[in-house]
Amino acid sequence: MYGNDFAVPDEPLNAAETPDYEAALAEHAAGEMDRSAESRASFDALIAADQRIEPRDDMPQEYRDTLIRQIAQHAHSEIIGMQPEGNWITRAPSLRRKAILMAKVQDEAGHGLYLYSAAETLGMDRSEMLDRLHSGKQKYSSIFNYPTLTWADAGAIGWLVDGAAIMNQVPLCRCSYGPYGRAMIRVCKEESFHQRQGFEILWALMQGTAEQQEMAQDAVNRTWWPALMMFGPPDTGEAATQGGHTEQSMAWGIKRFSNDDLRQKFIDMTVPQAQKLGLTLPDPDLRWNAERGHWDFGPIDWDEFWQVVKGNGPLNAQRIAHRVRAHEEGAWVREAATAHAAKQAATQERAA
Ligand code: BYC
Repeated sequence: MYGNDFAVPDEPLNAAETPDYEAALAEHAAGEMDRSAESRASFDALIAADQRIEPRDDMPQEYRDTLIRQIAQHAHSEIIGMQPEGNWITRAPSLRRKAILMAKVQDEAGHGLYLYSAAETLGMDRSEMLDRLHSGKQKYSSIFNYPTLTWADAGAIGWLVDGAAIMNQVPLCRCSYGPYGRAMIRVCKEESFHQRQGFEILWALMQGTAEQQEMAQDAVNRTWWPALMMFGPPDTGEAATQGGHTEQSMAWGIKRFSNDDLRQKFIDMTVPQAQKLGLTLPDPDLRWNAERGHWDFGPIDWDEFWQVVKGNGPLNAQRIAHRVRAHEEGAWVREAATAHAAKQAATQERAA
């Protein structure tokens, strides 16, 4: 049983099934991301022509720094993001659910690894990025600082958190920095499956007992607003960030849409899905605005967002402590892998 069994099959369930993603795939297939561009022109000309910047191209330090900041933050989000759902692997309600959830969490680890590799092409070592995560100098997404209290949270994360993540990541497939854009193509394919599995968990609960339906509704009530915050601070108004990165990142072709535009697209796509599931989104101001052709929605609590970003969310301290402990406990694996690589290299040298 998959999402298609209860959603209209030719209607996109997520952004990876929309023409935007198809366009990014076509762009890659047409070879517009190949390295031949690098010798052709300067950075500005490449950006103006919407070509890709590759690791050996000259690039302004600010462009490099912005990408390291964003890609490292993205990689850290994937790695820390394993914790909330990992919490449910041992308690998933059936063997099938357990196998699916394990595969999903493992996918997130893979995403983190591609992204660390993409960031390393910009000149920062993975161990340094991890040190910066552990010491709070680099961030990860606010969403992963909330607890997963019931099994329904696994559904709400897949449906809403992975759903928001794909909405943000499909345009990143067209990011001006080649290694990041290429990593995103595969990540989006996997996230698309993740979103469907979350939808399906909630669907199953909504066909169940009144208690199961309440559990699904409660998880959605708790996840909805933090999922909207994932897109980052608003573009305008009092809560807009002074000196936010959007304008510059859009000029460089790193971001293709503003935070508010992506948030609106996500809401527009998600409301009809909630209706199909029979779930209520916890926003009394949510209503269709025919004039705008979009769903209007209520105010987001940006104070809560900044508290979480600054480290004061419900689980920030626990998430980092758990990550640091896992890193320390994994030291012997890194040492063994390094010793094995040195041995292999010595053998190859002798053979040569
Ligand atoms: N949380 O000018 P802005 C996943 C910060 S994981 C924390 O808009 P930018 C998954 C921002 O860093 C996928 N901080 O910034 C895994 C900046 O502060 P700094 C996660 C946030 O970079 C497991 C300040 O606010 N996705 O899918 O232009 C299980 C001003 O913001 C957040 C990504 O990482 C936030 N939510 O735009 C399930 C996507 N939002 O750095 C699922 C890649 C903003 O100046 N990242 N800030 O101190 C991006 O697309 C962009 O970085 C953002 C922010 C849209 C998030």
